[in-house]
Amino acid sequence: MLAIILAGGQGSRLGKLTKSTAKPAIPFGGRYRIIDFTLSNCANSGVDTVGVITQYQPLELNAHIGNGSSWGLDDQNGGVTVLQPFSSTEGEKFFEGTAHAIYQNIEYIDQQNPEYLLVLSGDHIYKMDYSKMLAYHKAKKASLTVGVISVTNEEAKRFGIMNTDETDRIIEFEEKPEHPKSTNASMGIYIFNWATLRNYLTTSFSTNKTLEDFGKNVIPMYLANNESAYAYSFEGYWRDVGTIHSLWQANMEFLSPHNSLNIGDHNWRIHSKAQVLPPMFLTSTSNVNNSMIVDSCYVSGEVDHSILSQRVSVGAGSKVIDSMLMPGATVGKNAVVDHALVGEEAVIGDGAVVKGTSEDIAVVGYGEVLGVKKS
Ligand code: ADQ
Ligand code: ADP
Repeated sequence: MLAIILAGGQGSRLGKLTKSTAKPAIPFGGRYRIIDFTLSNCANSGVDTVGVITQYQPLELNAHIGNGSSWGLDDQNGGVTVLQPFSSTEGEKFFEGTAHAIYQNIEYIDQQNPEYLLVLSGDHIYKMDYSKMLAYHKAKKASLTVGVISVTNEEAKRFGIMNTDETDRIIEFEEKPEHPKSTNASMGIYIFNWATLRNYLTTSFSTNKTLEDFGKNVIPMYLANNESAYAYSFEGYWRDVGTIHSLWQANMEFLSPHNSLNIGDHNWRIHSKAQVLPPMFLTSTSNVNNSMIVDSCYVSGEVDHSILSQRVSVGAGSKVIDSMLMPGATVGKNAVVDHALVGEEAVIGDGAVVKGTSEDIAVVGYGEVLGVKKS
């Protein structure tokens, strides 16, 4: 089974945070980037050949993934391949949709000659054993298996929603329906029999190009053609962090000692790019509670229920509450950062106030400078 991670989305709903970074490369949980969870899942599931399809702002993602050695995916016979964006003769035209992106990389996939293609998304926080899903796919003699999870009523609108029969066969699928009929959500995780999918894609793209997206087009077409499509229920922690609020919330959940993600599990390690940085330093005026502070941070102020990523500093008299600060962010003196996501290398000047609420999270963009007087 070959895994393809779709890591090209713009993540437009993350606004200022994805201006110069693809969503999968966004820092998460102090020490990680979002894609680390999916890459680690591949390595831990024994899926040792992984293609990462990039598109929007691929540089940071490229630098982060490197040769895949941080995840133990740098084997001679497998490993991670970062697939670069294509541009067509019509100019700088990117992949149009997720299925189109797979189609454009058919040559790479054929080289690997997989029987099964595991299609993953680079913007989910979860731990999942894909080998169990493959065993299910084989047992069902399925043509397609979709990972599903139960979500709340309000969330259902932003997912693909499906109905199944008593054997878990998918009988109905609607992509992001306005009025969801169930709360059975697609996780955007698919196992396809490659020969079958390949056939559909090549036929579509050589004729009427009807298969742009998996959710919008491919799954509905599989159902229309009576392909055996099954739902594989996943029970465990899984979050789509595609919105500001869900990204903030997942970071806050990450702080909880009761988080079912269980990051300390030695049997399912989450790896990230290895980097040795100096230790953090907490001064005598610092006051840190319920927080994660990682390498190379400097804290002189107060930090409560927050995550400080590498190289973050918080000056004396400042308060950081219910927030996530990404690598290299600087908070000056006597500033307030409350219910906020602060982008990499952002600068929050002395006395500045960044204050959101639990409904409306404040965002400081990558490299944004707030409240610093020009001299
Ligand atoms: P979305 O995540 O909204 O819904 P989409 O925008 O197609 O679907 O993105 C899927 C993944 O592919 C994302 O990781 C995105 O970054 C990436 N991506 C998008 N376009 C790409 C391209 N051209 N090249 C490379 N990567 C690309 C999907 C399903 C829903 C399901 C949710 C679960 O369509 O049915 O419920 O995922 O999160
Ligand atoms: P959101 O989560 O905000 O919906 P996604 O990451 O899912 O954002 O991407 C939204 C859409 O934008 C996807 O359909 C993706 O294909 C498209 N897209 C992303 N980057 C580009 C790009 N550079 N050029 C054209 N379309 C893009």
